[in-house]
Formats: sequence, structure tokens, C-alpha cells
Amino acid sequence: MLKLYHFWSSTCSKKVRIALAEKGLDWESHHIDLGPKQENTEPWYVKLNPNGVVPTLDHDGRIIIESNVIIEYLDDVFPDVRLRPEDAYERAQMRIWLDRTEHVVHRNINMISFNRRFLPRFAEKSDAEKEAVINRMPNPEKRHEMLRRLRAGVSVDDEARAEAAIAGVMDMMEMQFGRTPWLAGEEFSLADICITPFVERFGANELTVLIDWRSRPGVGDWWRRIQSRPSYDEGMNFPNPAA
Ligand SMILES: N[C@@H](CCC(=O)N[C@@H](CS)C(=O)NCC(=O)O)C(=O)O
Repeated sequence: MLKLYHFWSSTCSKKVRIALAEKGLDWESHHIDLGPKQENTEPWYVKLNPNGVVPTLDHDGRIIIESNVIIEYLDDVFPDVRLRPEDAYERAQMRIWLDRTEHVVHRNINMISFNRRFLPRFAEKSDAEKEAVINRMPNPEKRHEMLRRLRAGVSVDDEARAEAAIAGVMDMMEMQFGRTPWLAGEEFSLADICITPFVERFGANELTVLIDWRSRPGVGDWWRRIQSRPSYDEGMNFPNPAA
């Protein structure tokens, strides 16, 4: 049995839900509140995921963390619908996209999301209470960085630098679509899945320059093809249980 610990609007959770949908796999939902309840920092959850983040996959009692590792695991264990290129070179390209998504796109969208999504989630709390929220995060590096952002603020320049880093990745995508229809080659793969939730997030965060397809028509065409796949709606639009 597959059980997914996830949060309805989390980009990394969306990645896994899209992969599950592409593969047509049944899974049980265990929704983790990342808002005021901070279920992700409860001791029972941190035992499963020492970083106190979503998603976490439980496959018959075996726990797998890290969304990129989870989607590769799913492809190893349920190979009927293949989501990785057979060719070793293309598979290496796919892994570069997984890495780029995590270490450039996710890192930088996280910086941009601080003022726009993180702070509003804890809007009723005082600064001391916000520090207490951050101090519950089990990952020391993340805790340090979040406290720094809270105390010093995320400046317009911090956001501009983060947006420039993401724009660089979008340029690489545009270049790739001049060569192949999908990011890792001729076939749709985990490379396309891993970046999809972030592209949607650019719109939600009003990063309009990043989603102005006139300057990146290849990415615009890819985005239309991605959105027309049934897995897009299934993976991206999990209902907010609190709504
Ligand atoms: N590298 C991790 C990142 C996971 C991550 O940062 N998840 C976010 C949601 S997208 C989270 O749980 N944030 C809660 C928090 O940091 O308190 C993965 O890909 O699984």
C-alpha cells in the first residue's frame, strides 16, 4: 500500500501526486498541515521525515523522503508506465533537471515565497510567535536561514536575485525545447514533472515576466502540453481540506 504524507498546495507534494497520477497508482492521503498547526514538526512526523517537510512516502511500511527520490523510487517499483528515458545519456539529462529544480528553482522560489506566502500564513502571530514557529523546524540550516529572513527581512534585491536565477533555468528550458519536445528528450519524463509545480507557482506568486511566453515560446508550448495531460489536474489540484 502507498500512503503519501503531503500538503495540498506544496510544490514538492504536487510533483509526487503528478507522478502517481501518470502511473495510475492508488494511494492513501495523509494530509499534513503546514500552517498554524505545524503538523510537520510534530515528533511523530519528524521520526518519518527528519527534515520536518512534506512529502513523505510510506510504501508498505518503508519510508522514503525527498520528492525527487520518491518519484524515482515509484518508477523503479512500478515500471509499467515508464517515466524515465531508457537511454543512459537522456536519463542523465533528466537527473540534471531534477537537481536543477531542487537546487536552483526550489531554493530561489522559497526565498521569493517568504513575504508572499510564508508570512501571510502566520499573519495573526506576533514576531516572537513567528520565531517560535521557526524554532520548531528540525533542520538547523533552514531554521537559521528562516530566522535571518524574519529578522532582516527579504529585500527587493534578494527577490530580484532569486528571480534572475530562476529566469536562467527558464532560458535553459527554452534552449532545450529548440532541440527536443520534452526536457530530457523525445519522451515525457520525470524531468517535466519535477518542474511543473514550480512553473505554476511563478503565476501564483505574480512573477509575470517569468510566464510571459512571448519571450519563451518553446516553454509556452510545453506548458500547454503539460496542462492538457490528465495528471496535471489530478496532481496539482488536490482540494484544501481546511476550505
Ligand atoms: N527537498 C525536499 C524539500 C521539501 C520541502 O521543502 N517541502 C516544503 C513544502 S514544498 C515543506 O514541507 N515546508 C514546510 C516547512 O519548511 O516548514 C523535497 O523535495 O522533498
